[in-house]
Order: sequence, then C-alpha cells, then structure tokens
Amino acid sequence: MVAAVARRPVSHQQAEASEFETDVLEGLHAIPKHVPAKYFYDGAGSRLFERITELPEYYPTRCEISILREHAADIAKMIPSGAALVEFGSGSSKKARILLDGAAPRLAAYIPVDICGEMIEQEAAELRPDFPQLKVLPVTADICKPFELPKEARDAPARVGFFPGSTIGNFEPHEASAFLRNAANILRHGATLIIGVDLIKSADILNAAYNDADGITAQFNLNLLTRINRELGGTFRLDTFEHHAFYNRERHRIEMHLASLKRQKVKVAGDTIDFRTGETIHTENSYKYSIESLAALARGVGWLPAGAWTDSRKYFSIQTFLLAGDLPEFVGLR
Ligand code: AVJ
Repeated sequence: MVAAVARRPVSHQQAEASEFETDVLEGLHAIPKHVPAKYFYDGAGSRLFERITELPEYYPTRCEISILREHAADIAKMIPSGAALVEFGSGSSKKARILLDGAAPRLAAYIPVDICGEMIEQEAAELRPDFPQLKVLPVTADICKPFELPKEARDAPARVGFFPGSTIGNFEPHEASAFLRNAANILRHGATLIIGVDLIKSADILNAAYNDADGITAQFNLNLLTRINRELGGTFRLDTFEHHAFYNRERHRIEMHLASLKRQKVKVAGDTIDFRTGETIHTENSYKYSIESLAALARGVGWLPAGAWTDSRKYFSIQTFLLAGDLPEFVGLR
C-alpha cells in the first residue's frame, strides 16, 4: 500500500525551464552554435518585439495590417457562414480583430491556439467584452504537433485557419511544410487557410528592417543572453557580444546572430562553453517567400492556392489556400 515513488508535481513553469535548458545546452554545444528563435519571447522579449513592430524600418506588421484592412471584404469571403476561425500561434489578437470585425456574427467560434496558455487566456478575456456573442475558445498547444479542436469547431461546417505575422518564416522550409500538413490534418475537409508571409525583396530594405537605427532589434537579440543568465545561471557578459543581422540571398532568409567580441568561456547551467573571437550563436532565421514559392510548398501537402493580396510596394502578402478533397486521398502521400 505504500506508494513506491512520491511523484513531485511538475509545474508548467518547471517543465518549460527544463526544455529551455536542454535546447540551449544542445545548441551551444553544437557547431555552429544556435538557440531556437522561439526563446526570444520572455516578458522583456515580447515587449521588445512590440517595439520592433512600431519601428520605421520594420515594415512587416504595418504592411500586413494595411492588407488585412484594405482587402477585408475579399478576405472575409474566404470565411464561410458557420465556420470556426482557428488562429495558429496567436500572440496579440490585433490582426484577428480585423477579421472578427466583419466575420464574428457568422462564426461558430474563434479558437486562438498557442503554446503559452497564460497569454491566450488573457487575450480571450480582452476579446470577449468586444465580441459578446462570439464563442472564444482558447486551446493551449504546440501548433507544429497534432492537437484536438473543441467540439464547436469539429462540428462546424468548415474551419478557417489564420496564421499571420510571417511566423511561418521562422520555420525551416521542411518545418513549414510539416506545419502546413499538420494544419490540414487539424482543419480537415473543406478547410481554408489564411497566411501572412513576408516577401522576397531588395537586401537593403531587409537589412534595414533587422538593423534599426535605435538598436531595438539588437536589444531584442541580446535579451536572449539576459534570459539565459537569469533562468539557466548563465554568465554571459552582454558587452562582449554583438548583434549581427544580414540577408542571406542564396537561402532567401534574414539570419540573426550574436557574435562574441573576444575569445572567452561562458558558463551555462554548470557547463562551460568556449567562444573564439567572432564566433556566433545563430539565433534566428526569417525566411522570405514569393507568392509562388509559398504556393509550391502548400501544394505539396494538399493546399490549393485560392487568393493572394499584397501592399502597394509588394513587401508583404496575405495568401489563402483551400484544402482539396478529403484528407485520406492525399495528405502525407505527396
Ligand atoms: C516574429 C518572425 C515575424 O522574423 O520578422 C523581428 C521576428 N526578429 N525582428 C521576423 C523578428 C527580429 C519576426 N517574426
């Protein structure tokens, strides 16, 4: 009758910290050194990202919002009556609100999905008073893995996925393809996907967007080291690392790195990490697509291009896709 092992309850916080530790140590022991970009977004990182979206050089957020506003009526036509709107990786609901302003009355439900449960619960609480008739049903899940939608969404005649912010650009192309396949499996037959994607453009404009004059993007990048110091007992000295961001034309991506200004040793979670002068930690890739290159990726996992809108300078795009036929016919087989 004696329980052999007293299981310590593992809080969500602890579980996250240990995944952070595993990923950071694995990345810092690898060649080249890297840390996944998703770890930028602690409290300070999220606030710095909000400031980035307001910078004169950082065009994506303003462009995307202007496309959503300007083409709201056309985009709304992609949302059938009675549909459930599923937002993937929903940070702030600012962009969803633009769709909800027109579509809320005919939606079965709005389902923001994010790995950070705390954030979407707060977002839902802020949304409900403004859309009192709308069922707001947050789901805490990793958008890259299978998860179940609430009954209201499963029973709806159609589901519309919304993935704004060019977040898909943080994925490697094979991961972006896996995300699109997962989205198809979750949204099922008759689904629509509305994606916001940053477009390939001149290197000057791209480089400026990630090297702002005020140095906010540098602070955002360096904050990762502050987070490692605080949460993993790191000994990074921020004045010995420098923000590097550049457009890699061959791979159509912005790369962000943190470069060590000297030869040094840094401790993280009890491990020692050696840096050569100039050696970098690769902290982010932000892939840029053309309308055609995203469509090709989507087609490969069963999504048919159904529409695309851009701003007047063709900096950013909103692209829509329809799921062709029933899933068992093709998903995973192409
Ligand atoms: C959140 C992936 C859209 O790649 O532009 C902004 C993050 N990094 N400045 C991007 C980011 C540096 C951003 N995304």
